Amino acid sequence: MKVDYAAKIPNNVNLAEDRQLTRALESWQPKYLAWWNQLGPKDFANNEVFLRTAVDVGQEGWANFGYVTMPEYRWGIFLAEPKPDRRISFGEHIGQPVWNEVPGEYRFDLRRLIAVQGDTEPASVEQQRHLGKTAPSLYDLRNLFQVNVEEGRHLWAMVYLLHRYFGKDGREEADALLERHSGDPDRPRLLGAFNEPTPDWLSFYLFTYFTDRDGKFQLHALTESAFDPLARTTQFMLKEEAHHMFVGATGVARVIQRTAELMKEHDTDDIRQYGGINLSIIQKYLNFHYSITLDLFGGDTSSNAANYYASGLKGRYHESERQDDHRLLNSTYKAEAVTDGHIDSIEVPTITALNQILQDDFIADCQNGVDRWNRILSEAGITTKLYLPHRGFNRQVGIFADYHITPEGVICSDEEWELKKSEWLPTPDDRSFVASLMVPVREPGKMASWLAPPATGIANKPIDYIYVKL
Ligand code: BYC
Ligand code: FE
Ligand code: FE
Repeated sequence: MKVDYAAKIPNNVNLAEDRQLTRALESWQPKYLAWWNQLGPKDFANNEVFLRTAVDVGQEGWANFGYVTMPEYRWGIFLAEPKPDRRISFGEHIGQPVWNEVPGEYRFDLRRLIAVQGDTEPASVEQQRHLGKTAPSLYDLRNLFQVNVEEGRHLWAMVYLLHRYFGKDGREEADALLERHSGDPDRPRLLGAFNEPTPDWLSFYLFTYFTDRDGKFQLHALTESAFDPLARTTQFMLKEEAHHMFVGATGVARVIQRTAELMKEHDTDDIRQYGGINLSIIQKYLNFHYSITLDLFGGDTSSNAANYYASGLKGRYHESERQDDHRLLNSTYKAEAVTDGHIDSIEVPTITALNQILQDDFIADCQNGVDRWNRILSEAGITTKLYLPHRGFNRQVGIFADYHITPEGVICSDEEWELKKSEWLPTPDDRSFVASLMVPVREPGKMASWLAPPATGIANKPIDYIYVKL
């Protein structure tokens, strides 16, 4: 599993031994770079950024830090080490050896799962491409670019699987990943949340907190896959993913910290005139990003999800640690449902409720961060609390999509929704106020008015390190 770092495409999959695959990937590479130059981070192509680059897959020391311009980033193909004698841990093939090739009967479904995963990665880069212009500090500018290059690498991870295991179909699918674009009316990205703009940094932090966290849970479910190359590639992706969620969790925390300081200093909830973001606006942004991210889990009951599970393609979060039969043929689950105009629960076969079950795990994980944010508020003596709205709030996908549901979880009429939605979701005024705060700060160590500094710098560097050479 040694990493060939001298190759045109760094990799630990012995690419050099497969001439045909190498040629195919080397002919995709310029298309990727053209896409990056056209739809990746706007400007900054010639600036050196203090980035980490994956160079190994081991427990320790898998990344190097150093200055590099983004187009020169070494995007590579890295799979976690294979586990000797790994066995399928769920579904109808439980106990059998994992697959190193794609079984014919699962070719379509696997390609689809990989294409959906792959589609989100460049989508997020496209969504974030204008943020460099308004970065609130050099530290944040660097973190944005770190997230962007790693999402680019995640695209490479999926493209490798498509090229290596799916022949001509896979190569076409890989090309299509560069042809659909976020928000494109003709060829949009596959999933809803990836067609929404990420216009400002508050949105960026909430996106990386919530939407990258969907990535965490989906990737975890894929690390359980019987298709071992998918399991191994997603395992390695999760190492990078942790930083993206860190950027979100600490980014939101720093906004809240600054808001709390300004509220104290001026003894008011409305701190807009002092260059801060009101808690009520933060809550509305949170409601928006959380609800559109919940849509990414798909239908609450889904025969697709049941098939993926039965076939061994996609497991549950921490599948192997769960204490049950890992087949779920005789098990039921109390799923949320809407009956007679109110929210209730009904018993459904567990295997059909796997999207909702993954979502349950996601929600619990989200709550941890909200609790930490609330501690910042209570330590500052502020009694207002942030909260996750009800899972049915503002949904476009799943059982709640046909209803208007308040953040408290009450079904409401169209009239009430229209009347109240400006209290629950960002209004054009909220968005333009937040946009008005987005002035770039480029002096090392300095932060925008609405944001507290981070607790520490990156890779033991000070906060005022020159993270991007402008
Ligand atoms: N928007 O059976 P259903 C990340 C479609 S994020 C539009 O209910 P299923 C990242 C669905 O495709 C992680 N369409 O759902 C984060 C299906 O269409 P077909 C991304 C949607 O299939 C930040 C139909 O509705 N990875 O990595 O069980 C930055 C019925 O679907 C949506 C994955 O998602 C939607 N929201 O579940 C960068 C993992 N939802 O087939 C990166 C791979 C559903 O009837 N994907 N539809 O034409 C999957 O596991 C599944 O495809 C989904 C959907 C969980 C997304
Ligand atoms: Fe990713
Ligand atoms: Fe990510």
